[in-house]
Amino acid sequence: RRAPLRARLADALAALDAELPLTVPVSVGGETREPAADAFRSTDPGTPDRVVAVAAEASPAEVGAAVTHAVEGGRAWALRPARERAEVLLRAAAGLRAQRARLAALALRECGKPWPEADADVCEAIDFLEYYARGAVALDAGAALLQPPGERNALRYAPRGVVAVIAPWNFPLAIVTGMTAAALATGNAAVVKPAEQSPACAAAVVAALHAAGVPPDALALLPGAGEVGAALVRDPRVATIAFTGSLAVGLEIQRAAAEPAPGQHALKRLVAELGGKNCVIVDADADLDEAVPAIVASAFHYAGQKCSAAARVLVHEAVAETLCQRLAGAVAVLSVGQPQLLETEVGPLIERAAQERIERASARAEAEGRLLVRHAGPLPAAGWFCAPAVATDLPPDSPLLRDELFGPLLTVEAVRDVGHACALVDALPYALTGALFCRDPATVAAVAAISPVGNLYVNRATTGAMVGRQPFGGNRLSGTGAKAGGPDYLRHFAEPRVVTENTVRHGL
Ligand code: TXE
Repeated sequence: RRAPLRARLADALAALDAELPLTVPVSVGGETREPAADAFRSTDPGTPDRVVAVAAEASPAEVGAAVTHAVEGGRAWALRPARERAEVLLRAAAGLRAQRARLAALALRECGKPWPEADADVCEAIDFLEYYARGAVALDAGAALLQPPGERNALRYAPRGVVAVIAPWNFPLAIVTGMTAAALATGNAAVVKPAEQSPACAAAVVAALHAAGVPPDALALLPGAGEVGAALVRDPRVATIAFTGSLAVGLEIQRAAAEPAPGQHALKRLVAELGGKNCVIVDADADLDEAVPAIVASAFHYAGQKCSAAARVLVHEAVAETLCQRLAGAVAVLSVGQPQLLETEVGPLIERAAQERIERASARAEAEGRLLVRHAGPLPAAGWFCAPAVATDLPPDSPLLRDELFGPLLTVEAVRDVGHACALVDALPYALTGALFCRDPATVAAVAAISPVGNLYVNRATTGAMVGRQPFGGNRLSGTGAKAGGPDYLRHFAEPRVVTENTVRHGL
């Protein structure tokens, strides 16, 4: 019998710790360059003295070389039948599954993800590989078109070429895997630029894909800072940019991608998943036993560092007082601590700058309004921990009610009714996730009909998108509307081509 998952995770963590620091090379065309003097480091957010990985930083020449390999060598990958490419990706999924505990330990150490969340990150990565592998085979079959006599029409989806995959740190396995798997499944070559905070997680994914049979030319790893991503975006031979990250960087990429470089002969396509300001509407008839734990989990687990995390509660004034009291009670007893402890619900923030940003936001909330509750601690002495807090009585024009904070700080406002709440949601430039707690089916239907968000959850937390069940992605300034883990996602990575044949005169 296999040991329970928890025990395997603990063993994997001990084994990983004995190996640290890992090294992450630049990997281009099957050649690797190990980190040297130019190396940068990822560290454990819970114990910042612990170096998790030492990574080589890709040079501009390596960025160019990676794209050259992708253009030239990637053609062979593009010509492989979709079914064969799918088999490779399914093998990679099996490879990740075989390392499930080790990868969860790595995400925990490199990003401070508490155990259950780190494990879910691995599982989501596996799900993406399997879902896109199967989806690409279905896409390859093309679509049904009308076939009048004398004419044969065929629609197929060809690869677009080189995909730049630029990933964030907060789902250090799932997101980089998802974008890369979509690119590869549809026959493109992928050049991966992981977040500087999580190079080792991305390197593990790339290694699993290479081991499963993705040709080295079709998949490169370019660790480094934002400039590496920017150089990749500027390369005229990059056809598609798959980016998940902040709005500010997404806009910068969109600007750069719009400017054609010498030698460019296709419009660059941007598939972007950006930030959010996710609102939870609580109506007067809501079941607060359901709403309170859902809001607290959504806003504070993983220290609020999910793009889908609840950020702003809009509660009907009739139940505002009660909800506030209950939220305060639930936040006060959250378990804040090191991510490897089984009881931990709120781990550290990713880095010092994030901790300082949230502390500044909390101070501003206190100055502009008041803190309904701040967790009394104690917080671990080392690490980028921040006390979870709920702010209220903020002025309507406060940036705290508009900007993404990406940390354990939730705001609450009383509203006159659900219509008032919807107007506030509609005034936001972001439209990623949202939730509605309400028992009246007519209200649910009315809100669902006008809600601009990409993912609306009814009587559920704003977080938790399962591949194939909740296609995920935002609208407005939250993204270009591609739905990761959904049936249409792969089309964004493919080029539709139609061939029409005259079958009369040629007797075809
Ligand atoms: O983003 P950053 P982070 C969002 C989340 C939050 C952000 C957190 O809401 O806003 O991601 O991730 C590289 N040209 N989502 O802090 O700073 C950078 O090196 C090219 C949304 O990592 O934007 C890193 O690899 N690249 C979501 C990547 O961009 C550049 C799910 C992201 O960095 C660059 C998860 C440049 N000029 C997180 N500058 C969703 N909607 O699904 C930096 N980079």
